[in-house]
Amino acid sequence: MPLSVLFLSSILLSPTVATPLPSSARPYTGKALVPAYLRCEYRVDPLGIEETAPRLSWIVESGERGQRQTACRLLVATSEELLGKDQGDLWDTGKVASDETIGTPYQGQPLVSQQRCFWKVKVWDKDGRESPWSKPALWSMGLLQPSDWTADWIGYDKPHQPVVQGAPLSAAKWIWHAADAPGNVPKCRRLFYYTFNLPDDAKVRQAEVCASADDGMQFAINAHLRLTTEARNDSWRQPRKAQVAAELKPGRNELRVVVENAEPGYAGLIASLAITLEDGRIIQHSTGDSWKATDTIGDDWMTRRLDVSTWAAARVLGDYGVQPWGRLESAGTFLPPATYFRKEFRIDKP
Ligand SMILES: [Ca+2]
Repeated sequence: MPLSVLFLSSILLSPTVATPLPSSARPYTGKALVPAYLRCEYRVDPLGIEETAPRLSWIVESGERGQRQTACRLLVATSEELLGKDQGDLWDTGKVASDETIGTPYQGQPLVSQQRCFWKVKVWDKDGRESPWSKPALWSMGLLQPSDWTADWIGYDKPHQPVVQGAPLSAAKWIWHAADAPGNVPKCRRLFYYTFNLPDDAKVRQAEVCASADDGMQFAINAHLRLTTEARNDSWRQPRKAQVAAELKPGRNELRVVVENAEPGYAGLIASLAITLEDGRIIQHSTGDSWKATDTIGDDWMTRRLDVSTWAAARVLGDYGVQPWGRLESAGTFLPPATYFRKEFRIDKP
């Protein structure tokens, strides 16, 4: 009989063949019926099955016209060895009268996450002749419960909690434009000014500015805008910090800050600049009565030449910690350096 006819007869015996036969599946040329092409959830040897009653399928092959399966027996074992000894410690159906070859649901021992299941099947033909066992097949279970996922996200592994620390503002004072009534400041913008000298031989190793404003600010150092907060309620609760060593220079330096009060009520500015020189000297400048303020901001407030001789000194509203602002917490987002993801492992078996 030509091979093509044999092949057709085996197809007809299976109710559905949705998946094409693999090239290794050769039509059987003997007389009796034999099972082949074992599939779990319609795939060959699948891994990571999440269905707790996965469906098992096979085809039957025969060299005889009109052959059909009348019974079958499924074995499912936890190891290849047990399956080789015909011991289905997970499931042994025994001989079951059935012509079904597609989608028999697993009904053996409950399956657990990552379990490996080895299985095979034998069938009986229309004349009650028993086939040999099929070649063994396998499937593995996936992670069935959310709690089985024990991996942690990597790449942002420290710290899990945001770093919360007191803001370095203890030497600073809250200040505001002297002409405004404290606690009853209109919705407005004010410009603050401060100048200081660094030694001519100063080499700045590190400099950090920390500032907060009620309600929003634009903080410039030597005409470089280094801090910005939105003018909205409570934005002062979290002081902002910036590294500003590159903006400083020997000799005269200027700080200019525009603060916007978003609603009538309290308004204020508090800031501190800590400078560490290469020779170890530490220089600190903070908001206080040596700052000046104006209600006439004008154009180019960051860069234009200012004549501050007529400006009034800023009003000191209180030390850091005074109400209504109290103590502030600086919750910085710490981004560790980019990590090279790498993990070595050995595979002991092929
Ligand atoms: Ca305010």
